Amino acid sequence: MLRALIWDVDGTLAETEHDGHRPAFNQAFADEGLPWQWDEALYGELLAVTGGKERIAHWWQRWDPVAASAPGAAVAIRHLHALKTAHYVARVQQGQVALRPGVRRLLIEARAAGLTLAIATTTSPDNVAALLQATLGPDSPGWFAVVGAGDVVPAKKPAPDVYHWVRQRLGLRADQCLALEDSAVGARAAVAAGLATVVTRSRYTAQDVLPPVLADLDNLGSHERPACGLALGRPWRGLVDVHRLQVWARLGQAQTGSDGPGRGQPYPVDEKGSSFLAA
Ligand code: XBP
Ligand code: MG
Repeated sequence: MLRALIWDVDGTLAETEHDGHRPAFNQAFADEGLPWQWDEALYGELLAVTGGKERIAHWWQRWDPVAASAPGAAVAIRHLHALKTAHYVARVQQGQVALRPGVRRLLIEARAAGLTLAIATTTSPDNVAALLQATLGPDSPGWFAVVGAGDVVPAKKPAPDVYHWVRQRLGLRADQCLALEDSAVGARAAVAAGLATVVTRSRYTAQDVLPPVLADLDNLGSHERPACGLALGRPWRGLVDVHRLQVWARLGQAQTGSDGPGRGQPYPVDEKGSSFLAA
């Protein structure tokens, strides 16, 4: 029985990496007079490293390993990341980041259906609050029973830690929860935590090779433009709504039984490289 939806943030709720984070990183670098500018292609590569501080550290190691390993480098990274977060929050508050198709609709439907909402994200808590308030209104952070964000866990996605952290605080079993993600890194974290997972690929994750997921879609769908992709191993188009998620979760469990996703069961990989539950 599906009781909770656990939402990723970046790429799932909104195209934050393109509209918010990347420009904010570049603004922080410019503030500090650093000759670093992450273009779209480079940023797409750097997204393999989750966590903004970890991403800066990884880049700095590539740029100047001696300076990046010097005493005080961690303090400098924290300072740079704080600047970046301030720029990101400002961009979000100026309305420069919009929710993806179907996100507002599904959140409202889920609340009306009595599902519990939660967030499991690598991004910083300030970024989550700013995005929710700017796009869903001042009270919207209160819609989420648990918010697992940023450094609440030592190991960031693709480690499952943040999903375990959130699910344990929800007091629910894995088979009562469903994760919504946008990337292979995020889906691997959710699946490793034993959660049925629906992926809506985002700008930077179109080519990701996914782990076993319930559905691999282009978005959650709107009345103007239905979602399109694979669900339970078959081509599917439509609106991802609460009923649809309940059906997929039930069929997914029936198909995989105790060997559900995340329990190391290999699944066929289709020609796109997207692995999904066998038909
Ligand atoms: C995506 C991330 C984050 C953001 C940047 O998180 O990996 O690091 O790219 O945000 P998710 P911070 O998809 O799990 O929401 O700079 O605050 O880390
Ligand atoms: Mg994401």
